[in-house]
Amino acid sequence: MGLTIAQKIIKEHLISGDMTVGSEVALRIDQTLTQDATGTMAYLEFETMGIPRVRTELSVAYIDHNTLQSGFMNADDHRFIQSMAKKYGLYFSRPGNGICHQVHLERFGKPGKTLIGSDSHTPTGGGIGMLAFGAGGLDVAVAMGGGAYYITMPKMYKVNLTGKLQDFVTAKDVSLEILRILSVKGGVGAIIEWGGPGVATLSVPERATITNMGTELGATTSIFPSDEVTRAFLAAEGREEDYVPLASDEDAVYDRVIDIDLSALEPLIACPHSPDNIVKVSELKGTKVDQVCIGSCTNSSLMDMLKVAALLKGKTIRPDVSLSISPGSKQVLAMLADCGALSDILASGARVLECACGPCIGMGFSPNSGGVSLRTFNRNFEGRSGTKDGQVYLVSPETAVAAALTGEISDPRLLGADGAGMPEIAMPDAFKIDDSAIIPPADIEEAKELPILRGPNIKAFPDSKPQEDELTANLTLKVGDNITTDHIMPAGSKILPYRSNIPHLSQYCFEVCDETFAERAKAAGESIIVGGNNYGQGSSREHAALVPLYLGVRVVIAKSFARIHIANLINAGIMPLTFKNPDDYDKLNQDDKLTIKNIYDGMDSGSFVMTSDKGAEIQLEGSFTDRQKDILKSGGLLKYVARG
Ligand code: MIC
Ligand code: SF4
Repeated sequence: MGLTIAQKIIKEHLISGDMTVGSEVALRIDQTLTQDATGTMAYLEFETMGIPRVRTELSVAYIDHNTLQSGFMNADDHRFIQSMAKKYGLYFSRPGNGICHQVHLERFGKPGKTLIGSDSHTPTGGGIGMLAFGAGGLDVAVAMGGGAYYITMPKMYKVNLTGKLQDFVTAKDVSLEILRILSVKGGVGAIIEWGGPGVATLSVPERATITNMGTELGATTSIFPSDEVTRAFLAAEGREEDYVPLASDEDAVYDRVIDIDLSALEPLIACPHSPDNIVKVSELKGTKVDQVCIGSCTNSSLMDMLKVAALLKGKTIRPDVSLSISPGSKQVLAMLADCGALSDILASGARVLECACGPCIGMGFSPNSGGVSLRTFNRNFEGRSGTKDGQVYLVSPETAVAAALTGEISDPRLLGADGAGMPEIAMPDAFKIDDSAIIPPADIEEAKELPILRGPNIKAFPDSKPQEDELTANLTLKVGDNITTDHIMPAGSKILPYRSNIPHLSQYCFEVCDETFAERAKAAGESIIVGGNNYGQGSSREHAALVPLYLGVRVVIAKSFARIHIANLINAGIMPLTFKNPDDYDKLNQDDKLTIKNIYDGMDSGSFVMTSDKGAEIQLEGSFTDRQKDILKSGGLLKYVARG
């Protein structure tokens, strides 16, 4: 039987396990990346492992999230990460050099290699044919130390692309179309492989827009073939030697095949507050827009920005609309400046922001009260923009420009109404290569003497407890379906600087759902959380597990979990269980006192019985590998690794 692209890469990197869907496989990891909001914790974890130098082919530490620096916290964390990188053998991408996924694609991504990153959008690398996964910081720390990365062997989905995108219809619309078809949980347990004749019509940055948003499907990852388009991109980045061709076998078997005819797509838009809340742009025509943001790891490539500049050229944005543009990298910004496109953007009235995540993670540029904000980003979860009642819509750069110029949601095809069509933008033969903001590590001898620079914002980890055979604890919070990590542990400019300070962060846990949760959980000592379907979707932030751990959460029971979050819970030593009968969710209420006995037997059989002080008896399930059982019984992955 033939293999898919992902299966081929998994086979080449398989350390243990068999490749049957649903069983655990351990993979050798070639490359790792971190960003600063998750990186400080990941490097603290790496440090406790006592390994003198990273053991990957390449590891890079990026600074791109926490670049606001209002106060000493971020600058302290940046210095810490920089000193760790220099000493332990990592490349360090300075603040201002760009968003991790964009820079990684430009300068480091290699087809056929495995990559894990402490950021859920690491699958962006699939645009260049990498098998790239988002992971918790602890999993990245282990991989940096040469350890395996464990995943559940996914199913294989294929999206078969035919045709060619029409003018003003973009790769972003392809991402939104697949979200419309599959929903935010439709990719759970699957790798999405993009194939078919339409693939050749898409550039690497367009492919990366699509694999980037595969994260919003809940997919394990997404990947494109590596072909002549990939070779041309690598050659333009001065890295043609990194090219290897990759294709699935003719007789590869997929669990599901979805057909998308690119020629038939129309501009789409995701409405508040979920990336799968999709309608056609034309259906919302006339809705007044207050703010437009162009950028993020989804849509900040040179090609995106050149198109935006060409559409803005000679025009002025509406006085009642505020437009921000954040180029994805220093390379993109420098090339925009060199060719004059930056002047066209500035002349239109746009505000040009730093090459960083910025508004995407609520780092400034929050919309006005109840304001409608059209963003080229990948997430529009409630409150994420920093304005609680902000109405965030996700769109392509073309649709974003149309809104900035008209002041309302408008079909971008009107921009070509004079018959001019979309300005022809060709991929450059050579990108401007300047790696001066990427600092290489010290050599091994010099590294030994180097200090690690630590600021007062860095606090100790929460202590975890081994899972015992019996637990009695209060249900301190019951939440519904699709709870995101932004609900569990919000980000934004006020909170994000404290990612290395769990005690401080803890006061904001679940703030969006229930402002009194943190206090209640602390008072309860040990507690249990109950959730609905797809609990923990979104970010890879392990803080969404470490903070509940700090607050005494021992078990989370949900109808189903998102992939990275369930791994983070186990790594933190919190036991994730699911309902055998999802209707039992209704039998539980906040403040119930719950007891689970014979937990060790349950771990072996996969079945648990929980009783409540109100008389309910509920069957629960949890299927754990021997490794996961040991992690839980040790009190989390760090303690498990330390035990050896
Ligand atoms: C996000 O887009 O939510 C983030 C911020 O990049 C996160 C990482 C984090 O929480 O630090 C992600 O996607 O993993
Ligand atoms: Fe940064 Fe936004 Fe991308 Fe997350 S989704 S890495 S915050 S740009």
